[in-house]
Amino acid sequence: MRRWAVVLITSTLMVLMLVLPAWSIFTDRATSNKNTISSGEFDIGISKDGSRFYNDLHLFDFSDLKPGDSREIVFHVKNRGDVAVSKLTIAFTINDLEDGPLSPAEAKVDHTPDVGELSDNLVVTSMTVEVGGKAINVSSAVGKTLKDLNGKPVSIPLGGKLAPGETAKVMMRVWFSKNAGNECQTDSVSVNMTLDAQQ
Ligand SMILES: [Ca+2]
Ligand SMILES: [Ca+2]
Repeated sequence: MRRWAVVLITSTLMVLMLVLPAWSIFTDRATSNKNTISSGEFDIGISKDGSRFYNDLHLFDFSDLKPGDSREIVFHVKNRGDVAVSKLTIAFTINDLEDGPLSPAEAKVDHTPDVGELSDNLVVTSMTVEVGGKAINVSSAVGKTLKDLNGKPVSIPLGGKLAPGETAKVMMRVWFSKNAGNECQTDSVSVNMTLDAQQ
């Protein structure tokens, strides 16, 4: 497309040079200066509520969860550039921590004092994305634990393209499995999420 534009401008200039008559009495000239060809900006931002968007944003801290609890993670992604986004992925980087000494009940069953067990018991029970008033199920993530998702990017379906200025709302519910044992007591998990967009 860009190559086609360059060729068109060059040939138009050549035609103008050929038809300029050397013996005209009345003369006139039109000029076209400072023409530019540039590439579009490609930029996405993330927001908690859809009002202000950032390149980097802290989204959640959930504490004192007990087995059976669930929490919802909600964020908005905006195409802040001027090129449509056709592919959006989210990658989770999970770090399991014991978060201090083992509790007495935990110490009886947890034989890895340096590594936590929580992410293996945090299950994504639903994940949907809303774009242009339509809700789309992110089925590839549902039923997986945060440990399963660690380092494996999840494709976020957009139902087409995310146009410049358009936003997508992502909702993800995480459940602390009732099957979690005492090895998870006082554990914590840090979750980094990276969104990648492609033209
Ligand atoms: Ca452990
Ligand atoms: Ca533990």
